[in-house]
This record gives sequence, structure tokens and C-alpha cells, in this order.
Amino acid sequence: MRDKGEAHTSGVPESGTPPFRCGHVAIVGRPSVGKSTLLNALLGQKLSITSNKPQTTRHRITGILTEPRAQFIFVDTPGFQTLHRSRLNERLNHAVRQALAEVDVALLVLDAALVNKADREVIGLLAGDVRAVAAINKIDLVKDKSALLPYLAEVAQLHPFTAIVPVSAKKGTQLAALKTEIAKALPQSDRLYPVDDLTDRDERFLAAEFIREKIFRLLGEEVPYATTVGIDSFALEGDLRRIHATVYVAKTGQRGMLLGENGARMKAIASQARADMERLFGGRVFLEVWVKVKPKWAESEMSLTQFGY
Ligand SMILES: Nc1nc2c(ncn2[C@@H]2O[C@H](COP(=O)(O)OP(=O)(O)OP(=O)(O)O)[C@@H](O)[C@H]2O)c(=O)[nH]1
Ligand SMILES: [Mg+2]
Repeated sequence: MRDKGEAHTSGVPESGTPPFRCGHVAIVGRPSVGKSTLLNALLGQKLSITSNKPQTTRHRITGILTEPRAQFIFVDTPGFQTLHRSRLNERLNHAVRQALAEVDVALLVLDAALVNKADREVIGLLAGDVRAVAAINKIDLVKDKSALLPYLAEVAQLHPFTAIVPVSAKKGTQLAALKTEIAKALPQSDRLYPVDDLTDRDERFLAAEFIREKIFRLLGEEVPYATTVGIDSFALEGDLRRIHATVYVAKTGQRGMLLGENGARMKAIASQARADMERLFGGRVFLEVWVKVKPKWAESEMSLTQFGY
């Protein structure tokens, strides 16, 4: 079947038609600047998990957006950080470096409130020849917009960005302008994915992520970082997905915190995760979640590999 974008997908420009562009866009930045929120806003649907806690994202995840003029293959990455050293963080930073090694365009996300040392470290990862666009996010929080001008000038000094675009991922401000600038930086190419593809990740992965997101949102500062999620079984029965998952924590006490009084907290986590899954998968979900203690999972290379890090 021919789709709407088909007429534009040739890399060779016809007279008067702008050439079709396609490529990988790595979304990078320090933790909590809003990379995943921005990815979801660009896609127009919730794919990547977000929370107000740093290092929510732990895996590379691709979000594909196909428009008549371009196909953007966005790659969301973990927040790059050098503050807390651990085996898990080493793997997260490795994922960022790897994503940057394979891109056509780097989309550096900065917080409009300030540029700090952590941002400069991420900028330091950009190879000299990679095209980079800067998105200055959270401008909805900047009351005095005139303060943005010196900020933009400061950012322009840090790297030869092809464009610097102030945006608000939360409010959806200036996203069209951002996409235009990214498209300009993409190479001329046919599309690499079918028009309807949303991601390279399967539903199993997304199910585990949605559970992890609720843990990040519903628990305090400690437990989310001691937690990972595994999917034990995932079966499709008609339009019903029957999912059994296990949340692993490092210590016994964390198990109790996750469960909450009479299991109330775990119930809330599972029911909110299920709602997100039903929305994205477009069908009913039966979800059962167990909690198990697995000491030192984040420090063991074997466990990290087992959990897909
Ligand atoms: N006010 C405001 N808040 C935002 C905006 N974008 C993101 N946030 C908030 O910033 C916090 C972090 O957002 P995430 O998208 O999880 O950030 P991230 O960069 O992916 O974080 P990590 O994956 O942990 O590195 C969340 O509480 C978001 O709601 C924005 O444009 N405006
Ligand atoms: Mg994220």
C-alpha cells in the first residue's frame, strides 16, 4: 500500500520538491533536563518514561517520527553523569557515548535555568564533525524572557550548534521550529523504517519501563535507584495481554516500602502502569507484579547484563 509520505521518500530531489531527509538524532544531556519529555512531545505520545528524579531513563530507546518531508529516528538516552560512580552508571554513560557514535544529528537538551559543569561535560562528548542542535528546554519556567538572550549567547559559545531553539517540552512550545532545524541537519535519504513504526523496542521492554516509571514517581529518593524490573511472561490472548513481572530490589526493607501497607503502594504502581500500557498497546492488559530481593544486582556485571543494561 502506498502511504502519504511515499511521494517524498526519494533521496533525489524532483524539481521544486525539497529532498526527503532521514537519520538518527541522539537526544543527550545531563540528568533531568527533560530529554524523555521532549521525545514524547515530539512524537505526540508517551513512549519514554519520565519523572522528576534524575536518571529515570536507563536504556536507549528509539522513537520514530515520520512526516511528509522527513523521518526522524530519535534516540533517547540516559542522563549523562559523572557524579556518582557505579557499575550501573558506567553502563548508562556507555549507552550515551554509543548513541552519539552512531548519529547523524545530536540534539543537546539544556535547562533554560542554567548551564553547568555537567552540561559542559556532555558537550565535550560531541565529536567536532557531528551536527548538533541545542534545545533550551523548560522556557515555561523563565518568567523574564529577555533573560534568555544572554543565555542563548552563552550557549552559542560552547559549541558550533547548527541551531539553538528555546522550547518547552511540557507545554509543547516551539516544537515545530525545533523539528525544522533538526530536519535541515539530517542527511538526504530514503526512510529507514515503515511510516507507522513508533519504536525499535518491543512491548515487553515498554511494559517493564512503565512499571519502573511508576516506582520512580510513587516512591521516595532511595528505592527507585535500588530497583529494576523483569518481565517473566508476556502472552497475547486475543486483544488481552497477560503480563507477569517481577520488581527486584537490593534489600529486604525496600521490599516493604514498595509493597506499602497491605500492598497498597504496589497496587497503585501496577494499576497506573497498566493504564499506560493499555493506552500505548491499544488493548486490555492483565498485569501481575511480584517483588523479590536480589542483593547487589546493580553491582554485578552478570545481573546488569541479565536486566538488559
Ligand atoms: N516546567 C517544565 N518541566 C519540564 C519540561 N520538560 C520536562 N520537565 C520536567 O522535568 C523533569 C525531568 O523530565 P525527564 O523528561 O524525565 O528528564 P530526562 O532528561 O529524560 O531525565 P533522565 O532520563 O533522568 O536523564 C520531569 O519532572 C518533567 O516533567 C518543561 O518544558 N517544562
Ligand atoms: Mg529520560
